[in-house]
Amino acid sequence: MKLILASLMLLSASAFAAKPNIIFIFVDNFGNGDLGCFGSKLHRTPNVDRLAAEGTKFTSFYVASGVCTPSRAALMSGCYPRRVGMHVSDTGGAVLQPVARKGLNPSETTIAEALKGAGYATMCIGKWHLGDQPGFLPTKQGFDEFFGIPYSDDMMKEKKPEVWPELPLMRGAKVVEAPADRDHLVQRCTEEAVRFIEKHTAEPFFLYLPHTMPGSTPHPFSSEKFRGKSANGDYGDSVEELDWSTGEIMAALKRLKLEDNTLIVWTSDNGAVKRNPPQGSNAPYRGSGYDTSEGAMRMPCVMRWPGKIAAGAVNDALCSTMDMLPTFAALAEAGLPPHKIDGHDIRPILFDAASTKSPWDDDGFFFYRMEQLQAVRAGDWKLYLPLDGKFSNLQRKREPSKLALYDVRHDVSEEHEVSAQHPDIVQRLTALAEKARADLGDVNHPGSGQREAGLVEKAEPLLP
Ligand SMILES: [Ca+2]
Repeated sequence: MKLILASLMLLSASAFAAKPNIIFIFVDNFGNGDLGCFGSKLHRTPNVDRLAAEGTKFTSFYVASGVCTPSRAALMSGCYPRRVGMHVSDTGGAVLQPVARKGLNPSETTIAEALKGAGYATMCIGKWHLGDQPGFLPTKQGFDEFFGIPYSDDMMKEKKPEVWPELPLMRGAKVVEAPADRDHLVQRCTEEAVRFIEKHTAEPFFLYLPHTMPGSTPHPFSSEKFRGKSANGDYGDSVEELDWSTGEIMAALKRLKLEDNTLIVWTSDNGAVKRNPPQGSNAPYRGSGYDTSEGAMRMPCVMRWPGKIAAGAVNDALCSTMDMLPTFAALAEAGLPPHKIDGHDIRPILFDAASTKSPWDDDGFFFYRMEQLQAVRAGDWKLYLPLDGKFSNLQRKREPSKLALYDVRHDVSEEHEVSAQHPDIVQRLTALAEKARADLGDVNHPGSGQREAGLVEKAEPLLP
């Protein structure tokens, strides 16, 4: 009996050893062209550049929305924001504000819940932005621990003093500091991340590190060591501090001999936004954060897993943050959510640097801005749908736009509009868009596959 028990324990120990640690680093409002390894001549990012040299750069990697809350909802749930009701806020905005009645529905399965079920230790460090009510916090969505802020760091009391509290810094479900010291958020989140890694060397872990910077408006914050040191003002200072943070995590993995068994994914929640003066760069893509342009939704992405993911490679297969849940679940031998998800298990893409074939090529990848379907990509092609200017049913308006087709694989800056030359491709992508409208919906048109977000009767501010 003892022998059986001992061999069972050995078996489970070796099964654990086979499961990779997963670290997902998610920076905020950060442009494709802001990293040295993606072409920046302005920022010093030696650590992320080394991560890319030791791993693969993904150059057709998309978030599911050009703005924070829906982008994060899609990552966590593996679903389009519209499917899980997170495409608009409870007050009709693009993102959740403090004291929001809405949150990602606890009935959705998050990455953290999937991995926790497979024996992973889980922690969220940084900016959550999927609901600030007790039932919607990270610790109710599969994370053992949370350290950070519940929404954007620029949502401060002075903007709405009668409703919003001081910016809360939280540990678990408790506010431990208000207002949070924004200068040192990246530094403190990095220290927490290293501490978490050190604590879980003997079991598989999932570290979700959605950094608070450089998202902040009107300007990003950084600690003394980086302030005023870059060639690109406070934005560049923040980029360089985020690079330092990545280096600290890489050093901890090396020191603890966890490098070979850890998958690191490094990306952004949406492209750099317009600033005055301009600072972030989405080059070579057009457009900026918050809309459905390539600049807003096609992200710099680096993945490193020594011996598993090719070193120094570039992979242009179409993939998405929605793929993380099913892919991580497969790596962790975890079960999938019981309900429909949109992401795909992209292990074949991760493990084959030459692969440009993607499951999204057949299904289509859909670009929604709040309620509205605005574009679809499949394979090399992105079709911008003709829009009449009725942006949404929330009285928002935009300029009417015409149908346009680009080969976004070979013409990444979208210089050549080619719809007239390729009527067959326009027809195919239009048909995919119709399928999306039926399933996920469009302005004033619910989709048959949508689910409800979480909603509370009355929201309360988070106070110390
Ligand atoms: Ca963002």
